[in-house]
Amino acid sequence: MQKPYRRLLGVIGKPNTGKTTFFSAATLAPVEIANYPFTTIKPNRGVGYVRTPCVHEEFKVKDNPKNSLCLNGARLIPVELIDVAGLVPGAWEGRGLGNQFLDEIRRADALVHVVDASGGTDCEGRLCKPGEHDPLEDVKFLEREIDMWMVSILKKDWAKIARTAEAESKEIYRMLEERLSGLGIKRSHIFEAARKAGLNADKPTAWSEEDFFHFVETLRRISKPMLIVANKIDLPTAEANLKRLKKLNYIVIPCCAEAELALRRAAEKQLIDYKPGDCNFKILKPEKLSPSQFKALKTIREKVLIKNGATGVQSAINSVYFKLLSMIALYPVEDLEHLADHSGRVLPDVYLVPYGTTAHQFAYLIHTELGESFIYAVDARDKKRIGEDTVLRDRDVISIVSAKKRT
Ligand SMILES: Nc1nc2c(ncn2[C@@H]2O[C@H](COP(=O)(O)OP(=O)(O)OP(=O)(O)O)[C@@H](O)[C@H]2O)c(=O)[nH]1
Ligand SMILES: [Mg+2]
Repeated sequence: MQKPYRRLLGVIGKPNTGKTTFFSAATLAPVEIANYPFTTIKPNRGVGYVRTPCVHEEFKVKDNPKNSLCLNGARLIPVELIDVAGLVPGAWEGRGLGNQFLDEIRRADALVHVVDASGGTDCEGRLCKPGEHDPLEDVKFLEREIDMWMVSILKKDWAKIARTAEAESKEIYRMLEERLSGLGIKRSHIFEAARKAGLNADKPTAWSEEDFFHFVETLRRISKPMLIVANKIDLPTAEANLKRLKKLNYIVIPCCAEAELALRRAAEKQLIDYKPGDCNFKILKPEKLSPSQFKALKTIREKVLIKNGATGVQSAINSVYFKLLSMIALYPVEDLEHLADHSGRVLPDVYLVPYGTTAHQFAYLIHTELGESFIYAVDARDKKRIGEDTVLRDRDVISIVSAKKRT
C-alpha cells in the first residue's frame, strides 16, 4: 500500500517541451530525449529528491542517513516522479496518446506543467520558429483537457447522481467520491471545491451548466495542484514569455532542464562539484574536460545559473512539495541524547508529511503500532514534552515515547 506521506508528482505538458529532460535531470534515469513529438510513449517512473537544509549542522552532530541522503548540509529526500507522453488538444476524447496520458495522471497528487517558454514548438509539439507559438495557450489548453476529462467522467450520470443525492438525502460528496476515487480525488477535495465554488451541495439539481463547469475547474485546482515550469529559458525568446506566464494564477519557475541534466551527469562522473539546486558548480577535473565541454559549462554558468539563480529543476520539485502540497520535513529519532535510532544511526530518517500533522499522527505514519502505543513526544530542540495534538513544524526532530518503545 502507498504510505500516506508518499506523494506522486506528474510531469505533464504537450509534446517536445522537455518533460523527459526535466524528469531525467531530476532522477538521472537513462531515458530517451529527442526534438520531435511523442518521444515518450510509455511513462517513465523514477525517484527524484526534495532538498532541505539538514538539521545536523544546527545540532552539531555528524549524521548517518538511511532513508535519504545528506550532501554537504543538504538533505535530499526521495520522492517519486512520473513522466508521461505529451498531450495534444482533444486528448480527453482520445486524440494522440490522450487516454493513456490521462490514465497515468490519475495517481498523481500534484502536477508540474512543463511549458516551452521559448515558443519554439506549436500546439502539437512540432518545431516552429522560436517565439512563434504563445506558451500561454498551452496553459489554457492543458487546463481544458484535464477539465474535459473530469467532465466526461462526471457528466454521464450527473443528473442521476444529483437527483439521488437529493431524493434519498445522500451526501453528494460521498456519491462524487465514489465516482472520482479512481482519479485520486478525495471527499475533502470535493467538499472544498463545492464550498470554494459557492455551490449549494444540498441542491445539486439546481446547479446550472456553468456551475457544474466551475465546480469541476475548482476541483481540478484543488485535487491536482499544478505549477508551471517555464522551460528552455536559455533561449532568447523565452524571457518575454516568462514575464507573461508569471501573470497567471500559478507558481511559475524559470527552468533550463537541459542545463540541469548536463550538470547532474557531469557531477555523477565527478567532473564537477554540483548538487541539485546549487547556484554554481566547481570544476574538479579540468584535465578531463574537452574544450566543447568547457564551453558548455561556461555557457550554463553565465546564461542560466547567474541569470536565474539555479537551473529551476530542484526549485520546481521543492515548490511542489513545500508550497503546493504544504508538506514539512520531520526527523524521527529514538535516542534523544545522540539523535539516533536504536542501532545508533544519527538522524537516520526524514519524512515528508502534510502541514498540520500532529505528534500522534506522526507516530501513526511511522508505524501503526507506535501510534497505538503513543504516550507523548519530545521535541529534540528544547527537550520539552509535547502532547498528542501538538502540530509539528518543518524540520522538527521528534522522539516518540510509547508504551512499548521509543522512536
Ligand atoms: N534549449 C533547450 N532545449 C531543451 C531544454 N530541455 C529540453 N530541451 C530539448 O527539447 C527537446 C524535447 O525534449 P524531451 O525531454 O524529449 O521533451 P518531451 O516533452 O519529453 O517530449 P515528448 O516525450 O515527445 O512529449 C529535446 O531536443 C531537448 O534536448 C532546455 O532547457 N533548453
Ligand atoms: Mg518525453
